[in-house]
Amino acid sequence: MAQFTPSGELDTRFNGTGMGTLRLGPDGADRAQAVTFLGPDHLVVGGYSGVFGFRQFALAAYETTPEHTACPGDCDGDGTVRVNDLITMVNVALGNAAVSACTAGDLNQDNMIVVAEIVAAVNTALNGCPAA
Ligand SMILES: [Ca+2]
Ligand SMILES: [Ca+2]
Repeated sequence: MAQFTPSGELDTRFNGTGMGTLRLGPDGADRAQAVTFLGPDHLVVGGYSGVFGFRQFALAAYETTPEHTACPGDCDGDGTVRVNDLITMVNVALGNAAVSACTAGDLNQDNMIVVAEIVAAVNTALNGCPAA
């Protein structure tokens, strides 16, 4: 499994390297057949695992690093908060844009951006993104 950034690079917020390999059973015949998110931070993989020649149901879960903790207010994901990010957040707060335009600014993930979250983004703009 791998997670990529919007620009197509491996996203190291996922499993530290951007990639993860599962090996569940002793036969080395694991197969993932379904993947889904359970909320923004948890990825679940379902499939089967070979155990002494028999297929056994298998589930595995990954905890991912949520985007909003990487850089609060970095709407466009370029690693810094600039005026364009803040304008996007204001537009979301005013109802002129969907929150999907800036998931990194919705710190409490309630699908709204409020003044406190904009203030947090201004602080990120002034002080820089937290170290990964
Ligand atoms: Ca940005
Ligand atoms: Ca919010």
